[in-house]
Amino acid sequence: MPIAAEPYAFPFAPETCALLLLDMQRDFLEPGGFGAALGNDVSLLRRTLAPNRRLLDAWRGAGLQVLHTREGHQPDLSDLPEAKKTRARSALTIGDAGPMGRILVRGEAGHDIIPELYPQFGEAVIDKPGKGAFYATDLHAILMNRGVKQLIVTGVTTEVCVNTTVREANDRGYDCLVPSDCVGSYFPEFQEMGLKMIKAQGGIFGWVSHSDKILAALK
Ligand code: C5J
Repeated sequence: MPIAAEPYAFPFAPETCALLLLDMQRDFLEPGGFGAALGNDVSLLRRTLAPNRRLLDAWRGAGLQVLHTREGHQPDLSDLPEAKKTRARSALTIGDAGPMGRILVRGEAGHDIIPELYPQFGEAVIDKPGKGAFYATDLHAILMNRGVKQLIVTGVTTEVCVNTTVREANDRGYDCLVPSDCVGSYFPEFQEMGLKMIKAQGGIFGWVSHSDKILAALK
């Protein structure tokens, strides 16, 4: 069941394909969250909500597998490398009190997934301390145990956690398809280049398509 994609059709096998939503967390997406507090325009990320919602509804309706991730750290920050804390420092940094609790700390309001895409019972939620969803998590084991070989990867942000995770997945043998309307960046140029990097050189890390094409295949 091929899905129209670039650089060529994605060989969709629904029974072994999972939808992986990356870091659709309140702190990245909500006005008044961490991202907004740093001066970012969250509308650039929020445009992914409606297409993700449509895709998630159709995916759940088809009875296919769904997984979610959340980027964040233990409250004592014991899993936060010094390099991650000291780099990417702005007015606020990881562990500081932010508009919706401590920034990127597990259990805080801003760390939670936005209500629009909230996980349902039975959908795995992977807490990840890094940008890639495979680093220091059970994701690979869960996917192998569930017989998953392909991933539809959505979420934020395109050039950071989406790109890192697609590259990690590719190295572990997963075929990844990224619907361009379901991933977002605070930086339009990174959105464009992040997608180009995935599909370049004959699909060096994966495929890029649009959620409409996946919805058509699900019908
Ligand atoms: C994600 C980030 N999720 N940009 N994190 O992309 O720091």
